[in-house]
Amino acid sequence: MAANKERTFIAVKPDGVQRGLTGEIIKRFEQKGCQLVAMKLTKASEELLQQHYIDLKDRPFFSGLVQYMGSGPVVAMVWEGLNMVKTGRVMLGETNPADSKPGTIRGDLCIQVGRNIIHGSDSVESAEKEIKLWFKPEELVNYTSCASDWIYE
Ligand code: IDP
Ligand code: MG
Repeated sequence: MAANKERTFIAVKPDGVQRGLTGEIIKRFEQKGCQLVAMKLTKASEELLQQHYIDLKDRPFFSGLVQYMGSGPVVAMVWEGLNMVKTGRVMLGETNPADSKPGTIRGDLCIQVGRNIIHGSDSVESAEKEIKLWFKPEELVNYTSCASDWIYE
């Protein structure tokens, strides 16, 4: 895979969707120069969410987290670019919005850790797992962006 073709899974969580922040979040990824590969509005099943957050299953907030994530639609997306997983995490900010710097999505747009409006994969391996969990292969769209030659040297 070419270096600028790394993919990450990003989801606007139910609070982000209900608060009308989907457009603002998509705008930030578009303006950065990331390429949209897949996107859908979906209400996740409990089974999918338990799989998605399997690493956190023993944490005290796990059941509340699954309930929150299933409480409304989420906007699930795949974004592609150079070091896209790391870049996505930097754009999100810290898990707790209180620790997130201004300029980051969580730093600018939310207040509490349990309502932190957005998910982003934390490693290339998690991204691959999460993309498979949320999307069918045919939902991932391969195309060349006319802007890519102006984003990458
Ligand atoms: P991340 O979303 O920044 O990767 P994780 O540690 O993977 O953070 O936690 C997943 C999600 O679980 C967080 O985004 C947040 O929604 C929720 N969460 C994490 N820690 C807490 C907590 O202490 N209380 C309530 N919810 C939490
Ligand atoms: Mg995580």
